Amino acid sequence: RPDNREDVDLAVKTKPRTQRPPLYKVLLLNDDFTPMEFVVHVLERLFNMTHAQAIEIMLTVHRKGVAVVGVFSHEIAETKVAQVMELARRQQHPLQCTMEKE
Ligand code: TYC
Repeated sequence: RPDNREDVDLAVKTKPRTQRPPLYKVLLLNDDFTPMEFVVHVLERLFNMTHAQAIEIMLTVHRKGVAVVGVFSHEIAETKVAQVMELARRQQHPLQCTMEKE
């Protein structure tokens, strides 16, 4: 258009959006063999939960099969998953931990 109305429309309607980094849920999976106390220990140690919170989340995983244990940036989530898997491996427990984009 001769008066550049389209540019005006765009300038008015385009609101600046804040860039937020994508977040990742860290998931703990149930299995039949990992001792409950070990899972509670992992949750206290790596996810800064109180003993009561750790028991609650462990029981949720035990009953429902899976639970979110934290939400982090990609790098922190990867580190948490690796730390859980390493603790489990060292004790020869089959505990599984994964991450997924929120
Ligand atoms: N199901 C396990 C048991 O009965 C306990 C358990 C809880 C294992 C949570 C893994 O992520 C888990 N000993």
